[in-house]
Amino acid sequence: MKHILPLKELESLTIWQSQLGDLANPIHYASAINIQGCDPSSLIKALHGMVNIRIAEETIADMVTAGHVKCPVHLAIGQEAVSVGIATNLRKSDRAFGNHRSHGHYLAMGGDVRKLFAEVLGKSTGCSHGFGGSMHLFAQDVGFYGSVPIVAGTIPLAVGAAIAAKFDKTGDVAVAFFGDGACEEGVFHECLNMAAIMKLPVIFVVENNLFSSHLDINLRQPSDKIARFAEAACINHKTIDGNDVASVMKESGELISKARMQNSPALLEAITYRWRGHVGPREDIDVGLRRSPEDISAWKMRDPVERLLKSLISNNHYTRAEFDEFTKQTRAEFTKISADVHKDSWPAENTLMDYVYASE
Ligand SMILES: Cc1ncc(C[n+]2csc(CCOP(=O)(O)OP(=O)(O)O)c2C)c(N)n1
Ligand SMILES: [Mg+2]
Repeated sequence: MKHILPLKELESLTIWQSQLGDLANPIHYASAINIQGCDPSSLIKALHGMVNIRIAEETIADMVTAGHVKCPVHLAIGQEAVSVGIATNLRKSDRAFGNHRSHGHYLAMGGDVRKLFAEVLGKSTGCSHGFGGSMHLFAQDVGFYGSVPIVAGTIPLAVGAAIAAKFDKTGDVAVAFFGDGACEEGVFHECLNMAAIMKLPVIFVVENNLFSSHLDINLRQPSDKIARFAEAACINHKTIDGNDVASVMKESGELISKARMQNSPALLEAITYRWRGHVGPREDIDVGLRRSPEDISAWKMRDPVERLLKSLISNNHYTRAEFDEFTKQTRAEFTKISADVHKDSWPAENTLMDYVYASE
């Protein structure tokens, strides 16, 4: 059995009956994105947001390679447009939830990068006091109510937060970020049903990167399109190019404002791809097998950062030199923070039980 579909099979989609079609095929959607009608300053902010996430994750990857990190690390390099695009439409009183691959969600919402690095290293200054590691991030002050590695584990938490927002009549929304693999858990379907029947202000954001660890979606499901489950639950849904940040901003903006005004749940399926293996910093390996270099190179042509940058440059909103300068400064800043955070203390032994139970 083949675990990774080579490009030539991707080109003849009829072999595995892709419902996503071109969206799942990296030879398409590789050019500059359409930014007509978009506010240039919001787009530049989104570009910077994506670069921040990418460089933060590259810095974390270097920490792992250097042997400083003791927890598993799942990188979302290549998927930055989803978290950044959604976060532009959220406010601090909204409640967002992540999964095992949530550095990008946390940072896009406004989570502190130093606290992220400290958490990944297990330091007491981390966003979860060093008790959580890469997969348990938390930043309540910016509306990020936590990431959890139990696949699909946070989807019902988002539904609960949506019930609270509806009862409190705040106009806030809840957002659950999760992957295509999470849709294979029963609780996902229960949550869609409950959100529909109770009319809850919750947005289910599926980052469909076509893989659950090493397994291609076509070896796991009869269709590669996750939005079919929303159809079955009578929930409003959209399937979009998740590497086009302008599209994520626009489409999620419509769904989120409808959720705020009408308590209407929605599912946004964003098609994307991770550039690194399922866990760890390497590109060339996944869980127990080699990744196809051709697929990775092809998907890099659909780079969300480069595609937005090209559009901004061709519309005279930004220059390559400005981009290079921003990138250089961010890299220098994050390198300094990552060196500095090593000096922080480990959690004290007598604090071990401090965060197990909620206190008054
Ligand atoms: C309930 C549960 N089952 C299995 C796992 C092991 N596991 C961790 S991540 C993962 C893959 C999840 O794939 P997906 O939801 O598509 O997210 P992605 O890794 O692609 O971002 C699996 C199976 C787990 N953490 N929790
Ligand atoms: Mg996946």
